[in-house]
Amino acid sequence: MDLMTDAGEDLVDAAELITEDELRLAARNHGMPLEALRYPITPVGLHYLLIHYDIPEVDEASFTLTIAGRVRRPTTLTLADLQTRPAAVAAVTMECAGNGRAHLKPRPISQPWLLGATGTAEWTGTPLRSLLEEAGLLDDAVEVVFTGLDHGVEKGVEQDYQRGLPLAEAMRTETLLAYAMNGQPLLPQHGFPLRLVVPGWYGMTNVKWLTRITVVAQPFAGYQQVRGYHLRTDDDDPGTPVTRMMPRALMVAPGIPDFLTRRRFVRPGSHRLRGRAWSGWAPIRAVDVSVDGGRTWAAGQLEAQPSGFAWCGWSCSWTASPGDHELCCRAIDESGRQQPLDIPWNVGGYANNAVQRIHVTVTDQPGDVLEPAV
Ligand SMILES: Nc1nc2c(c(=O)[nH]1)N[C@H]1C(S)=C(S)[C@@H](COP(=O)(O)O)O[C@H]1N2
Ligand SMILES: [Mo]
Repeated sequence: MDLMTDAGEDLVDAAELITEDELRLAARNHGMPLEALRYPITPVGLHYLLIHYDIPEVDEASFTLTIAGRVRRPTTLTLADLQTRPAAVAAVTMECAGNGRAHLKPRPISQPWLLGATGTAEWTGTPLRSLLEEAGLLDDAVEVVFTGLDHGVEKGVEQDYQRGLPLAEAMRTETLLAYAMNGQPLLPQHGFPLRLVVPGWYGMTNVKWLTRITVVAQPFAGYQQVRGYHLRTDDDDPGTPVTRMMPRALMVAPGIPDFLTRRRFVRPGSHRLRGRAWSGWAPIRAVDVSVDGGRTWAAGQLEAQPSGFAWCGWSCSWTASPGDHELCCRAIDESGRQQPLDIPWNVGGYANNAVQRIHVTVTDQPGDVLEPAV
């Protein structure tokens, strides 16, 4: 294939062009390369990353977490205080609510995720519940607001990164204040020294660089709560809040990629298609696989799900015949939620869990073979 022709063809449809703003965000916030779906626990450096503003400067020695608001005994804890409390370890799959955004047409301008905004880590931390119980919730408490040390401006609103969580979610036994990821202290980009982990919810809930927990008597009305993270049909639509992760199955693309286009070449014969699937609503019930662009489906084989909130491995055999094929996979969870082939567009480009489509060319001869000069 000819590079000039490719670039020229891309230029024809100007609506497809990525903007410099999007490129800047994409270069800061990387996705997980999908071949890393091979690991049940994503190596830290391959886990996706999403940082709204800058990674804040944190002084470990003077870092504190304050618990205040509608509690009887407001408290301030050091990292050592938190680390000497009972610890819990949990494998949790996380996904950015914007995963799949760049596949929407027209493309909402924001972090231009394809499908890599996901990863599974083994988080170590202390359960939030017992801290809130010790602080003593007052009767009028309805939500808990989590504040990070990072600060920036979004659509003209200067803010700390903050999210609220209904009290019942904050009190779930699985909700953790995590200080380690895959057994090592959090890296700066993943929220060092402390972050919230709320299994099942989309990424934005898991506040990094967590320094303040405020129990409130009114629903939180901060930017990330009421303006960001809503499914809206247009700018005037109040929309519905984005909460838990919708079901999604992803596949490791088989064969070998072309460098520039990443189109896949697969040798004819028997293959085992593999991937992982998750949902924030319920365990995965089934993963269906299609090798004809979604016209017909076969049931994939599920591996045991390692924990209630971590993705589940799946595989399916495929006898590849020469020619072009479109491979798809689709997850269904125990709540009956199933991935759609197409999804209604929304302004923010959130929760696009339409099925993944991988175009492959099955051939014995993906290209010319260059022999090294002797
Ligand atoms: N303080 C703070 N917390 C944050 C964010 C942020 O920008 N600041 N980004 C959120 C979003 S949108 C996502 S998807 C996850 C990403 O977590 P990761 O970078 O560790 O994968 O963190 C969330 N927590
Ligand atoms: Mo996100």
